[in-house]
Amino acid sequence: MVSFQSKWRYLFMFLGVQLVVMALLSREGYQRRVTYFMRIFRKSDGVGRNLSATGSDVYANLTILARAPSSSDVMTYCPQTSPFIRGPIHVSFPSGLTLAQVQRKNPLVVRGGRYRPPGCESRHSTAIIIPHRNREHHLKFLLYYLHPFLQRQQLNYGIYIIHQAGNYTFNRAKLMNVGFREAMREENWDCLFFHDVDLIPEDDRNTYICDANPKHAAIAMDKFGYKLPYNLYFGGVSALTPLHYLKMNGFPNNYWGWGGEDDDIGVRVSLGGMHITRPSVRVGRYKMIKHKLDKGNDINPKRFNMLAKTRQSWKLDGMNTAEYEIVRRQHHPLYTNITVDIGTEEGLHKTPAAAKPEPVDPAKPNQEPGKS
Ligand code: UD2
Ligand code: MN
Repeated sequence: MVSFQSKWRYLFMFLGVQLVVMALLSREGYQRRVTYFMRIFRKSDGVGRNLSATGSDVYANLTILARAPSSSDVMTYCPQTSPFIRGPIHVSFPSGLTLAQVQRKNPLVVRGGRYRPPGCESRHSTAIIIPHRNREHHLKFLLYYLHPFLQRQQLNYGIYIIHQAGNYTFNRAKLMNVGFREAMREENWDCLFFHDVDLIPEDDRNTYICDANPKHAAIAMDKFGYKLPYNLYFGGVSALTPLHYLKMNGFPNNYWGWGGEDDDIGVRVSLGGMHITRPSVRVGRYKMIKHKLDKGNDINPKRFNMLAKTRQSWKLDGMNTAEYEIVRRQHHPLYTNITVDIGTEEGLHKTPAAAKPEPVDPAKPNQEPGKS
C-alpha cells in the first residue's frame, strides 16, 4: 500500500515537472528554443529534408524578430551568433512582385532602408552600397531577399542605391566611391558591403560583417558553377571597413564600361598591404539574376592596359580624387537613393551642358529607382 502511494507521488511529481517545463518553454523568452526543437523535428520528416535541399523561405518565422524587447529596460548586446540564422535559403524570382509587397513583409524597416534589431543592441553596423542604373527589376528582388537576410543576422544596417545620372557610359567602381563617402557622411558604419544589384545570397550563414582583411563574399556564384573563377577575383560582393577602404585609396574612378575594375580593386587590396579573405564555398553562395550586357555599359577595351598600370596609378586615382555632384538624395521606405552626376571620361564639368544630368522623364526607361 505504502509503495503504491509513493508510486503515485512520483508520477504526480513527474507530471508536475513536465508542466513547469512546458510553461517555461511557451514563455516568450523560450520561444527560440521551441523553434529550435521544432526545426530538429521538421528536419527528420520528409518535408524537412526536401526544404533543406532547396533551402528555406527567407521570411520563415521572421515575425519572431518583431517581438518587443523583454520587460527589462536595459538593452543587452545581441548574441555572438544570431539564433535566427537557418542556413540555405530558397531563391526564386516570382513574377508580379511589387515594392509595396516587400515593404509589407518588412514592417520593422524604417525610412531610408534602415533597421536595428528590436530586442537587443547589435554588435555590427553595415552599409550596403549598390551601384545602379536601369535595373529596377533586379533591385526589387534584391530588396525582397536582402532585408530579411540581414534581419536574420541581427545587424544594424542601411541600404544605399547609388544611381548614375544621365546616359553616359556606366562606371561601377566610381559609384562605389560615391557610396562610400555618402554613406559614411550619414553614419559611422563599421563595415561596407559593395554589392551588385543582381546577386542574391543563398545562405544566411554568409554574415554581412567585415573581417580583419577585405572580404570577397561572392566566392560561389551559380554563373561560375559555384566555384571561384580565379584566385584574385574580387567581383560581385565585397566587404571592407572604412580603414581598409582608405588604406587602398578606395576604388579606381577611371574604368568606364564593363570589366577590369574588379581586378583593379583586387590588386589594390594587396598594394594597400592587405589580403583577401572569403567565406567557405558552402556559405558564400549567390544566384545571379540572368541578364544581358546593358546599354551604356559596353566592354571596356582599355581594361587590360589599365590593369597593367594599377601599381603606378592607385595612389593617384581613387577615393582621394573622386569628383562628383549629388543630384538627389531620397529616403525611400526600403532604401536610400543617391542620384549622382559622375561626369564623363573627360572630367566632371568639361562640357557643362552635356555633363549635366538630364531631367527625369517618366516616359524614358533609364530612370532612377522610383518611389516605393
Ligand atoms: C561582373 C561582376 C561585377 C563587375 C562586372 C564588370 C559578377 C557576378 N559580377 O558582373 O562585380 O565586376 O562583371 O564590370 O561576376 N549596373 C547597373 N546598370 C547598368 C550596368 C551595371 O545597375 O547599366 C550595376 C549592377 O549593380 C550590376 C553591376 O553594375 O550588377 C555589374 O554589372 P553587370 O551585372 O552588367 O556585369 P556582370 O554580371 O558581368
Ligand atoms: Mn550581373
